[in-house]
Amino acid sequence: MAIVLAGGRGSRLMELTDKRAKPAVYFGGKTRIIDFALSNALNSGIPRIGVATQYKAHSLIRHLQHGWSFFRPERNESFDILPASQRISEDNWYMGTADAIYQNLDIIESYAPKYLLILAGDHVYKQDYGVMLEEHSESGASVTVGCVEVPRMEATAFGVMHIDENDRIIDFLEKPKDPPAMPGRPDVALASMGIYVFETKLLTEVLRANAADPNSSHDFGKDIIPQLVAGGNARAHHYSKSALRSGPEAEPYWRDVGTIDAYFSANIDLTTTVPDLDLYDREWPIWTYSEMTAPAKFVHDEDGRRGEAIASLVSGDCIVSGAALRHALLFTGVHVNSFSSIENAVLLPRVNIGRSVRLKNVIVDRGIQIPSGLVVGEDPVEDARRFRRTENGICLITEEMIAALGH
Ligand code: ADQ
Ligand code: ADP
Repeated sequence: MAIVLAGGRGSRLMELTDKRAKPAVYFGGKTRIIDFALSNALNSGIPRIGVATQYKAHSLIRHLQHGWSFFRPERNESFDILPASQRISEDNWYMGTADAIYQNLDIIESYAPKYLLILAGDHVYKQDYGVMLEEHSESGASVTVGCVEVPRMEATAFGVMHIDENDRIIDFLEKPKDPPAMPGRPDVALASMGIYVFETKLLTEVLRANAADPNSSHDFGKDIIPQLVAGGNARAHHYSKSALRSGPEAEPYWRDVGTIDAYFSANIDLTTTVPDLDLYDREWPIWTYSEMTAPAKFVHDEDGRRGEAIASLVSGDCIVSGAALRHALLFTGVHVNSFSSIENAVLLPRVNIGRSVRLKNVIVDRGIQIPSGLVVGEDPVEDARRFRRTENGICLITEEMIAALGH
């Protein structure tokens, strides 16, 4: 059984997570971030999946109910949405990630799975969990932690580990200020992906003991994993062994799209000719809820100006009329009108762009009407005054910001 932890806010995504949890944030033209972990679990053949939700779960739960409802109890499959519902104590939401599992132990035990795979709902990657599960069952480790090599300076956001030559974890530091490097590789650190395999019986015992400890923060990264590492039998699984690559030469792809800049570039990367993340692989599809849509359409305007897109991803129900797109990623139902030019842009579902608009280096939130004549990406001071502009010059545009323009 796999449980996806999907309760986190993801506050570094700023206004993108004002209304929705990070796992519910749209990614890649048709999907939401959580679809990657769920699809990996489904494609890996894991029959039982649970999703623990907490922060702003409405749109996430709606997505899961619409899109992830094809599990069949008669085939021993199940899909459970597990909101923080104060099932154990009256006044507690999930305190930490370990508590989110603890509070659902009765549901988990009712299925009696031998192994439990704990997943984070907020990363973009393609992984065969079967390889990691097999390693775990063969090694007899107390826990197997998925790990990935990241630039050392980025590792401050992760759990960082030291391993021995047999992949035993000898040290684990949660979010270190000065992350230790891998031996002989000063610029690289070995980071926890926040995914874990346990034998259910052992995890149950550990979580029950942890729940009784008033000084614990009831978190996997802060409490449970360091405790098991101290016990001497925790192992690391290298993502490179189970990653699905876009080609024989390709790097394994894993992203924590936790900031506006990281989110923007991971989406825009998909507009390159051969991205490291392959969304077109029929052997490992990313499942999602998808609306019925008409085909995307490109038309001339009345003056014969072409509607065209190059190096762009365009979803169903989109209409591009007499406008030019370059390195743009259009989710379902985006309309772009005449005399507009769009470059390096992530346009979430149902965005409507008026006439003579110029947008560059932007993310536009769902359902927004961009008024005719708006120009973004040419005047940094103006942009920062009106929108959420990052240090790298990416602007996030939300409904409230457009309303404040007073059009
Ligand atoms: P973080 O990502 O900072 O570090 P956290 O904020 O706990 O850890 O989020 C982990 C996952 O759990 C996310 O998918 C989040 O949505 C979810 N979540 C958070 N709080 C929750 C709650 N109360 N109920 C349900 N779900 C919740 C962790 C590890 C690090 C590791 C990184 C990898 O602690 O060691 O390196 O993940 O990103
Ligand atoms: P997301 O963009 O993440 O799907 P939405 O824009 O759909 O989020 O929803 C934003 C807010 O609007 C949510 O809090 C949700 O409650 C509300 N909302 C949008 N569409 C619907 C709907 N069809 N039914 C109920 N509430 C909705």
